[in-house]
Amino acid sequence: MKFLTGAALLPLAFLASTVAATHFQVTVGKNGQLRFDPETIDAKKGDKVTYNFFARNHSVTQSSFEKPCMPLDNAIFSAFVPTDSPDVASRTTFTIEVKDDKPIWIYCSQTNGNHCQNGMVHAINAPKQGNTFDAYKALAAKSPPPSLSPPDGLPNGGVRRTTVDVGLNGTLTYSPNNITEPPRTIVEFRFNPRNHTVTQSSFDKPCFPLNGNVGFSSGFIATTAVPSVATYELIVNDTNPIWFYCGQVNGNHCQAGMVGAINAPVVGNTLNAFIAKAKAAPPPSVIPPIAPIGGRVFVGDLEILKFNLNGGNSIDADAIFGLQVAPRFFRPSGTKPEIWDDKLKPSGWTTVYGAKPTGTEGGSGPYGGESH
Ligand SMILES: [Cu+2]
Repeated sequence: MKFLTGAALLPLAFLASTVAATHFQVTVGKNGQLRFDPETIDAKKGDKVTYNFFARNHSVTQSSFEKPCMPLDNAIFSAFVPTDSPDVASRTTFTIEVKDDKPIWIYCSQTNGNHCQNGMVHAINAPKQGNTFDAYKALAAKSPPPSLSPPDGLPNGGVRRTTVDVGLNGTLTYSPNNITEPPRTIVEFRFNPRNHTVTQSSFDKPCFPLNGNVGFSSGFIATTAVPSVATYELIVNDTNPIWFYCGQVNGNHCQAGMVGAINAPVVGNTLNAFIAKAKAAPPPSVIPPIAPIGGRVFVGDLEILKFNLNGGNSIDADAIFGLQVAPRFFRPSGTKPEIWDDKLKPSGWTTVYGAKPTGTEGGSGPYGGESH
């Protein structure tokens, strides 16, 4: 039986606006070069540009044409992305959406090596005459160092995102398990086969949810698919350490070391100290009774708003019937899954009821061709 494709649930207007857009990919510092590639892009309103970072420690920072190595007020800024490999991109990316056809001038604000002055600049919709990209690059070369970054040092004007593999190749791991990211970064957990969770604990009590279930929890997300299209997204809100674990009791994943941290201290309450506490924690682990909380679960193009009509904390990501779903990116930002009810449903918000729909043949969505 063919599964209903995710795309079939999207309103037509939504489809039309996404089909027309182009998504550009730009490398930042690949192969050790102080260079954005491509250096220039001609983009339309609604197009997206994703920056992929390579070794050393680069940034995407917006300037004016006249002052190439200085940030605009409220500049687009990726924040710095430290990474080791010259040819394998960091898991952390930065994506901006082009709002109009005006030029966007970009530089790398790394002062160690004066990247901007050494030609690490980039432009979207640079004029072909007058204030050209070459003229911008020439101004950058003459700019007095040091370059500056936006004063708060936080990502702005785009989406900074990093990824974590959950249970990769059947292992009881989060990889990486030691994430360092600034506030506003989206951390995307990608679920692999078995039935794992990403649940927040305190440092002192791994394998148990924060008191009052006030932390985040993905819930149990079972899948057999590789690669899985099931993800859980969190936003880093501050610089405090964030501790998390897998609450699967079958095999005691937490006690087996399936734990991780965002912004763990390097001394004192370190990730290694947390792992040692997890290994000593008394089974069974517990997770909050409702999911998702504190973050967002997606299965392909659908956001899973509730795990079933009455709540609950586990889903089979391969067979999402009975769940309340909406097209990805549909929900107004800032709203939380637990406050959603039927009165708040925008059009296009759907419950996939128990009877399995007989989908059409083929389908290009993430479920296309998959049988259940
Ligand atoms: Cu697990």
